[in-house]
Amino acid sequence: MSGMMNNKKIVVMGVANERSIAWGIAKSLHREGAQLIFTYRKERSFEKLKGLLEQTGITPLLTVSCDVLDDESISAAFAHIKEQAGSIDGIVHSLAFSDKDELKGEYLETSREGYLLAQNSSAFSLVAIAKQAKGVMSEGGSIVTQSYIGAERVVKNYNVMGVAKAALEASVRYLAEDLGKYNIRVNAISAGPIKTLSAKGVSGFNDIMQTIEERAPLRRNIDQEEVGDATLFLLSHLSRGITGEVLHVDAGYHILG
Ligand code: NDP
Ligand code: KAL
Repeated sequence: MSGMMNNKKIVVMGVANERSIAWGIAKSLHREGAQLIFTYRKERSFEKLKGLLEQTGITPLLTVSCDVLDDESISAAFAHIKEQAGSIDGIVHSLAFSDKDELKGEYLETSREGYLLAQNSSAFSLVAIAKQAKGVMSEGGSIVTQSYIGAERVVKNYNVMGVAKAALEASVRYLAEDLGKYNIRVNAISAGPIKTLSAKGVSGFNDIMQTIEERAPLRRNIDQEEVGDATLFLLSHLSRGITGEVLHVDAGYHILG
């Protein structure tokens, strides 16, 4: 099979189930011939991932556990990847976490603990992963993370996660500068709302989806496949001149005043 990702090894972090953005990305990458390495945190995610791989007939190069809150877990995961796969060409960082209680009411009420957990899981994790990338992307590569417009504007209930995404997007720029000399690119996708496990149960999600459908230039929401294909682009040779960028895959919503 010929594809634009032939002979490329990509690490995909953040598949929790079939709705995960990371799974949409994995499908796009597989279609183009990439060899995939998956990381997961919870055993439940691992079980879901194994089921999805079986269903779709995708044979991963490797599956490895990695909790991004734990430095030892990160270094062990990447040591294992290096040992088993040799050098890799890309990393998909598609994970975030905040305590649910922080995702409602006023941002003013954010606790120190809640702030640190959101930043640690959702923003510092990219820095820690990028540091590992340097050692395992010997021929250059591409790192892509997932953000949301709540990084740029106040979105009701997004609160502490919006501030974490602002730090994530700023980190994309600083990391792009540091890693550029090794021919490693760092970019983000800013996706429109998609019904995933993370989005489940957080208040206001359905209203936001409805607003996008009514107001976005394309008058519709976007899906995992669209984010998958845009992420594929940022991982591929086609985007070789692009780094430090935040690409909106949001049916054009971000251009509105
Ligand atoms: P999912 O719930 O499918 O994925 C979230 C993932 O984060 C899970 O796989 C979870 O793994 C992982 N995760 C959380 N904490 C950790 C940790 N400490 N270590 C390792 N993995 C961790 O949701 P999405 O696909 O929606 O989210 C993916 C990314 O997309 C996130 O960055 C999110 O902010 C972003 N995004 C989502 C949008 C949406 O509308 N859904 C819109 C814009 C951006 P586990 O369960 O195993 O801990
Ligand atoms: C304005 C929007 C509405 C929702 C508000 C906040 C959403 C925050 C996202 C954040 C990642 C959600 C969580 O951390 C959920 C967590 O507390 C509970 N869920 C879990 O533990 C599940 C089982 C696991 C798999 O989830 C994680 N994350 O590990 C934002 C909407 C419109 C867009 C979204 C959902 C953006 C985004 O960043 O995800």
